[in-house]
Amino acid sequence: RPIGVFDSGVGGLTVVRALMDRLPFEDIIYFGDTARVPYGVKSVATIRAFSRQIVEFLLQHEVKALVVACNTISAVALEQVRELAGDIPVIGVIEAGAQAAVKVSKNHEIGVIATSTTINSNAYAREIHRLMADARVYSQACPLFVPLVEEGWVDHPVTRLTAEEYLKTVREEHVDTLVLGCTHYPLIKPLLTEVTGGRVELVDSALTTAEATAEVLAGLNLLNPQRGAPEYRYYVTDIPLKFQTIGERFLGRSIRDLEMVKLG
Ligand code: DGN
Repeated sequence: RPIGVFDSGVGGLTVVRALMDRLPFEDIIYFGDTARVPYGVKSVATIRAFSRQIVEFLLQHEVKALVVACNTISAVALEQVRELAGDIPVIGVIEAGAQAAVKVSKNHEIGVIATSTTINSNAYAREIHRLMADARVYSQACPLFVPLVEEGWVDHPVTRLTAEEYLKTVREEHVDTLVLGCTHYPLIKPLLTEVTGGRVELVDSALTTAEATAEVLAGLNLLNPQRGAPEYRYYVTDIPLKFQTIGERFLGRSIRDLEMVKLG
């Protein structure tokens, strides 16, 4: 059975990429709600309603685990996803990212950057504090990064200036760990390292989620015993302009077996 991964749009393909590297023998079904992206600015009620439809779709495809690649969905709908999933394990990017951050941070000063909805939900700060009571968390919404990354401006003066502005506090405080709390941010890791002067450890939530998924599947004996070529399928609710280009940049390989579906 495949692993189901979902996101509000193309961004979750960074998580799929990390999963393909970490678990190269697993089949994966990806769902991206490209017709309704971005979720990062929508209300909690709307995000929950959309997430329910996606989860129901993936459950019909008999997935053995659900990976919530979207930070925004993880922030506001994770419990609901777990309820719908029943016995099927659910791995959320926020739990995985927070766990990695508390492991990495030495001085317990942790920065979190994400979309506005994720930051407003306080989900990262809550999870980090649950794991590390004395942590100081500096949260910063960086809504402009999503369109900049989708534009392909991953190494561009405008993105650098934007990052300098957003990361002012992170640079002024003694933050030693920065959580990239959005699917799009792994693509600007080199730029973020540069802007933070290389003094801050970046936690890539795509990588940490792939690691968490591997642990959960191994723990439940759900890893694919076969070592053949895996099957990858991609479902989206729209195929917008430049989807292929942007998607393949996120995924780091070509996208085949792409199908458009209507939800609801
Ligand atoms: N996938 C979203 C996230 O990780 O928060 C970013 C895209 C969006 O919905 N704005």
